[in-house]
Amino acid sequence: MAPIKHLSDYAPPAYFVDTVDMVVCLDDEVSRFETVQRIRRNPSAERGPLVLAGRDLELIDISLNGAALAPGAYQISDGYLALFPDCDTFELRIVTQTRPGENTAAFGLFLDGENLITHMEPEGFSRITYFQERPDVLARYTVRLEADRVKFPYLLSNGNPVSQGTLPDNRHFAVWTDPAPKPSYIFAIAAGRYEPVFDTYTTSSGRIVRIGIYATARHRRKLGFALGALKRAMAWDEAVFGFEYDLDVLNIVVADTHAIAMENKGLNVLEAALVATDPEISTDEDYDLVERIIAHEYFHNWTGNRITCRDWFQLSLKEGLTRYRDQMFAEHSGAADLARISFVRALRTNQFPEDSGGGAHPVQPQAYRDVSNLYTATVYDKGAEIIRMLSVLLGEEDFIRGVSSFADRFDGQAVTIEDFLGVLSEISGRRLDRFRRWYRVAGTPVLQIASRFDPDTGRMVLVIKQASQGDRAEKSPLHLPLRLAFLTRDGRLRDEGVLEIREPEALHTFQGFDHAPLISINRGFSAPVRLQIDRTAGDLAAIVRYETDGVSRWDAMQALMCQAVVDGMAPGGGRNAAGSALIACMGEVLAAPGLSAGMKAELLTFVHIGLVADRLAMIDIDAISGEIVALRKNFAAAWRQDLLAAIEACGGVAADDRDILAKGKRRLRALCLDYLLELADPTYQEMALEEVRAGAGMTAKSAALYTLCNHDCAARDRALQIFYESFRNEPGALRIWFRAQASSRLPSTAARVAELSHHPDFDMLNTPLAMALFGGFFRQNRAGFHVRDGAGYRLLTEVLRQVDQIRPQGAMWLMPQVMNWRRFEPVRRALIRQELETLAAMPRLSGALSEMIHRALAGEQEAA
Ligand code: B3K
Ligand code: ZN
Repeated sequence: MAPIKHLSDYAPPAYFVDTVDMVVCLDDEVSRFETVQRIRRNPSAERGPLVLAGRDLELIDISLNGAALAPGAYQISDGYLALFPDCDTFELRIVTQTRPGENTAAFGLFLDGENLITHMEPEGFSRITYFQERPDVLARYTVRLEADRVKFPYLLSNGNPVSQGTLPDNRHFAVWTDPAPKPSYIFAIAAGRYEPVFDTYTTSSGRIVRIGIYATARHRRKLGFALGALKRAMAWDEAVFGFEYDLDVLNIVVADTHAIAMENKGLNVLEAALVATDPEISTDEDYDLVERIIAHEYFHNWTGNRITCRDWFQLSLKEGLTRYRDQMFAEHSGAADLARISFVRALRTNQFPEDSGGGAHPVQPQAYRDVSNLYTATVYDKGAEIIRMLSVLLGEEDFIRGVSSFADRFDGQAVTIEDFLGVLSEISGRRLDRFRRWYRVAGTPVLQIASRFDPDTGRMVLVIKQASQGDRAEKSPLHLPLRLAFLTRDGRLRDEGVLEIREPEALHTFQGFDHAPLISINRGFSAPVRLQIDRTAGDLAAIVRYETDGVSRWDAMQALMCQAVVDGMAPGGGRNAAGSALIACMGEVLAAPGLSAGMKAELLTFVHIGLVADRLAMIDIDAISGEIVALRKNFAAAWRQDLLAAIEACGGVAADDRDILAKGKRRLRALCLDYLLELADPTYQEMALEEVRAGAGMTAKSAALYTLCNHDCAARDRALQIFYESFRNEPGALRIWFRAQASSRLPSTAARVAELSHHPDFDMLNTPLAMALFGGFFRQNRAGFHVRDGAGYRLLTEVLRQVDQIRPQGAMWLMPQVMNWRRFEPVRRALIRQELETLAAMPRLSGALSEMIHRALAGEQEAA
């Protein structure tokens, strides 16, 4: 196993690299890299060897200042090459060869269909040459690419194009140079037969940027939306942060068979699903995702590329910040409430469970074994929430000024989270020492809130206590903004504001109330915490009815749903008060005249099974799932006519109408149908089948397919068959077909997923497809995966065993649910433990997977 790396051991590099000049002869069989590094000893570091990382490389030649190094002059062992230069500045020339066609790791240089692409972050560069592979080694790169003209007509790398031309033997070359110093993890090459589309963008200072999207022929006519999204993102980043693009060209390469989104300088690489859109095939969610991811990778040009991370412990410096920036962009460009709700939902579904089980780690981990295991929901999404809190605490204006100043101050450097907070603190004049703890503690903080109203004085007192998970008194209190509002019982806003919470426990008094008000707390989800607050079902329903903040409204409905499920699970729960209040409240929302269809759909989407599980000390998935289905069914039975009316009212929307109203209607229509199917009535099953057959566009078709997959009925089989026959040649739609089946709550799902993994259209090496099937099942599906007989767990062991051999870092992606095995009831707990032990005993486990299994079994936060 690789040794553990600790943040506290950081030392600056012993050598700096000023320039890297490469000549690359590309070919799918053998590619050759001639790399010249101009190196300078770091005068403040201790004199020592130059240690370069290198993996799966064939070393052809190595020379220092023009003189070949004899084999005894350097050592190669265990992924490293060490040499002992006797001068302080020198030129190191290394020639290596790799075999891209055999590279299944998806790091370094590899094949994507017939084209060659690279992926480096975090440690892929050492798969093309020997290099000090750490983000604080920044160099200026010039790259000359040579290849066959027919097989690889386009030759791309980072930066600006310098020259190109033909060579003998039907070969050609292209030279690229990147003026800004950069870390090796954003280095990139792409070579292949593309059919690019081009556009231009003029920056605010008048620089004309030539934009190119390089995709294979099948995507040729599907790139317009992405081009528009990119230009919108470029304009937004200038307008809001003053971040102007800095190169003459900005290229995006589209990968067909790899799940990639990578911000390489001037040459982003993204999988097709994140770039190409097709009105027949793409869903509303697909369009939103394209817009956001295109923006995310672009935004990295400043937050990540111009200013990068000193080491991988600082990963959230670029990822948390850039994720927050892409969220801001989405909130500024559409319905802010709806966008924010989707982010909170994702955080609660993916990050909260990570934070409450064996995978918990701080946003800034203090140690790790395999760097790939750092790319987590915690680093990205909780990291983004931390940035959002800064924006609330400082005020958006100071926050934006702070981020811009940070960029000015550290342009061209590799820095730390400390550096970032330092600038924000300086700009705003605010102390952030206590806030800094957010980066260091694992686990979702809990706020216990008790309220007391005194009718004689008209005073409302809130006692707010910080506790971490497990009710342990929090020894190191956090600093956080808590937005709140008081509403009168008939729905008037009485007071609103932001409380700054800093102390372990504090009392807050509010005056002037005639009656006990409704409390809406953590409005807009201003802090990523769990609230423990006693609110009656009636109070929650009143907040749903009266709140003006959409996020709080939704949050109250989610809380009411959770309460109804939990109460229903209690012995004798049956039809409980919360359940009845919920169904009435949902009906009221469904019928409300003044609410948009989109907001109705958000409010009515039933709380995710994982969120209820996450609230319970011990998870009994059958009981939760049973109760959720029962409540959904009660709702459908009680509001059947209104559901049908809503379906009718939301029909007739053109599939290509991408207006927010049209999107809302599509969502609500699909959701209503989803509820009706709980009634196991063949009429509704036929309606869903008809939607799959002839629904208006893929949003409607795929939603109906997902719904039908949860029900064991003839319409389901028919729908799957029709969908498959219509779309088997469309990779995007085929992924829906696989994912819909993998997402089914039916107990037969494990067996079906196993069967589908042998389907002729399935290919485990096609990562987007593998993620649709395996990610849909192992990562996202709660009820189906945790089927009582353990079939889901056994299948996971089998799949992990295979994935780990081919693409080790992929395994971590499938693990989240089993990392929390200790939280399950005894039967599941024993079954999962057994599989984890089987895996642990397997020979030749990758470092990445063994670290995850070790953490799961240790049940400790090793990486913390
Ligand atoms: N920075 C990349 C992360 C890729 C890591 C994969 N091992 C994508 C992104 O966050 O923009
Ligand atoms: Zn990112």
